[in-house]
Amino acid sequence: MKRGGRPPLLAIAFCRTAWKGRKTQNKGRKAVTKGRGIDLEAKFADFERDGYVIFENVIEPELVSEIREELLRVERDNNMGFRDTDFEGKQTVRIYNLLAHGPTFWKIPIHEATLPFAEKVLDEELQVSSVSSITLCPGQGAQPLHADDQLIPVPKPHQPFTLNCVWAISDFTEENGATRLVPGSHKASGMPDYDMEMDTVAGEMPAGSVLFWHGSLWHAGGNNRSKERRFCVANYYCAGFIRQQENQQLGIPLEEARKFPRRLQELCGYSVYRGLYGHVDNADPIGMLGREDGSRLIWQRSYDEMYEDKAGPAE
Ligand SMILES: O=C(O)CCC(=O)C(=O)O
Repeated sequence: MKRGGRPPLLAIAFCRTAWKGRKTQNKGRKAVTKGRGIDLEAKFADFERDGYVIFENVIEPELVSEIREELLRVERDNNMGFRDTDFEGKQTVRIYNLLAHGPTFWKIPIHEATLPFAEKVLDEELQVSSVSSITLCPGQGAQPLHADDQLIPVPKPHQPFTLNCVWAISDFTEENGATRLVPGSHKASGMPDYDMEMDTVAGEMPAGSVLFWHGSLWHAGGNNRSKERRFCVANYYCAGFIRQQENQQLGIPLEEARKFPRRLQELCGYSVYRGLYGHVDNADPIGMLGREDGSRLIWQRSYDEMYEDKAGPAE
């Protein structure tokens, strides 16, 4: 793994200040320290420093095989081919809106090995921004460097309000196009140009591992020089106060969303952020999926309860 080619960094102190401010706002929140024996504090420290972190071998091998089979089934049933833009990859199969393609995919955003870390980074009222597969086929060239939140017009660096969690459904190797990462670039003040040449680190990991990165981290899909496909699912989360990349309330048929586990329904936007954002006619939209115990809206909370995210059902 090579490091170097540092991006233009702005004062890191600024970043720290913004981050501290967010923690103060979240006062009263339970600190999540462990998920499945994973030391979340240590992982979080790596994530803050580098802008990415790998959790190795945390997904059950049976689930990895099941996801792979399902990706192949959806691709076959829908006669899917390669994408037709350079950014998406002309030797790449991408399946968007995966949650609408069957219950196997419902397990991904709420998996106990990954969700606690996402909650720690974004807070417990986070959302699923998108769930899609990215299958790099042999011959796929390197993707342009980019940051996932580069279209959001907020000065950088800033606290993470988007977080990608890529599930390796096959081994990720330098040869098969493992995601290329620019360590520390989440603290940069600018964005990469698409034709920029930079030293990168390959996010190598065995199948069944996950790679998290901060939405501001500069990264790109690699060049698949192998003879095999590189399978992954990109489970992208965002904070509860910004727009999801995929419009899940319209993209997932309501009758399907009704069958989701409750936590997945909340993550897909059938919830309110801080008891305000996302309400429908002064009520928690979880009620539209037949749930009766939605959270109290901000107007029903006392001042002290204002920052309590799940203030419980109305009395
Ligand atoms: O395929 C990868 O490794 C990363 C893809 C990516 O960053 C994207 O499509 O936005």
